[in-house]
Amino acid sequence: MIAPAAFPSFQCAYAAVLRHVTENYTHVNTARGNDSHEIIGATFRLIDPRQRALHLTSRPVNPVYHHAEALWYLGGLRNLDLIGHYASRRRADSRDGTTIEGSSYGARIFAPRPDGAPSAFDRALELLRAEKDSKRAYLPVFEAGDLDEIGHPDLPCLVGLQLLARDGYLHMVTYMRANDANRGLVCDVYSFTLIQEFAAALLGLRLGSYTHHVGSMHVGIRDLERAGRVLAETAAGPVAAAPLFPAPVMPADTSWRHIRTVLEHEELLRTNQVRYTRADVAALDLPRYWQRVLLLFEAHRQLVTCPADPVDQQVLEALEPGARWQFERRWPTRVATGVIA
Ligand code: 5HM
Repeated sequence: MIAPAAFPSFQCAYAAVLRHVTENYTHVNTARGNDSHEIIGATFRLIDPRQRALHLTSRPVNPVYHHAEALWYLGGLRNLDLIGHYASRRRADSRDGTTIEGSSYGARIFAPRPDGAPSAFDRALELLRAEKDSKRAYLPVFEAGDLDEIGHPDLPCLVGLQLLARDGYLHMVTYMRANDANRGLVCDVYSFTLIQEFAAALLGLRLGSYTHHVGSMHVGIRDLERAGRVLAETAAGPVAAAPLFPAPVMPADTSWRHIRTVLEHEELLRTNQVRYTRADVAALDLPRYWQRVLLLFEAHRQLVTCPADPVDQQVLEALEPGARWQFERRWPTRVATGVIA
């Protein structure tokens, strides 16, 4: 029995997974036309799951989408309105153009069950409050019925999440049937560790480790060149080891009220019913951490509604510094000239 490789940040784990799969793949997989290099069975551990963000010039990520996806899950949502707005590619996962059936993990974890019983998440937290050492706080996602239709356009890749409270810390273990190391993995780890941090806040526990187990870990052949650029950047120096920015800490008193408030304002911004300045957001009854998340949605609103203009510099300056770095690299042409540090 070997303990999983542990990493100080997701950036380090990501580079190690990409290197492992691209150098040591054992299969060339062609399922559903997605040709990939594949490893069967992959596991890693993050010692500090708050270090969830990538800051790589070779792999610009979308910090707005990261938060949109996590909030879409927390909202227990199945419909495309929110998630499809921030990533139109998600519309391809939908059969009816309105809902996402399989990868709407939040609907399976956070929404009340069809018979009106509390959500799996609420039940798991109840269990951990009653018996903190429990090994039963498992949040199932993949169901037997998911296999009923061969060729289903969207089966969950997430099998389930497990919460383990030990010695005052909340640990999480993720089980996935499949993970695209250069695509899905980046968003999945971001969302799942954010959910872990939220669960720790609700339980009054400190944030423990995050362990990620995957059945099929693969890199698409079309992505090998991009993966190579990431490997070149992370091999070059301390960028893979030392985070460029301190990870923001979710306030320990974060509650469902905060999540609901953020979701309400996100919808107002997404539907362009409001336009927020930095001062407007500062006046909202939300901790700074969540105000900064809302400012990302305001910045995105400006991207969509004023496509010819740079995003308001005051809004950019008020973003969480790591998210600002990502935003400016993702949309360099929408930042006032010469501003990118
Ligand atoms: O044919 P299959 O359903 O396995 O294809 C789904 C692809 O999306 C796989 O490459 C899987 O690894 C990736 N994926 C991911 O990495 C998909 C989802 C959505 O469920 C995800 N992570 N969260």
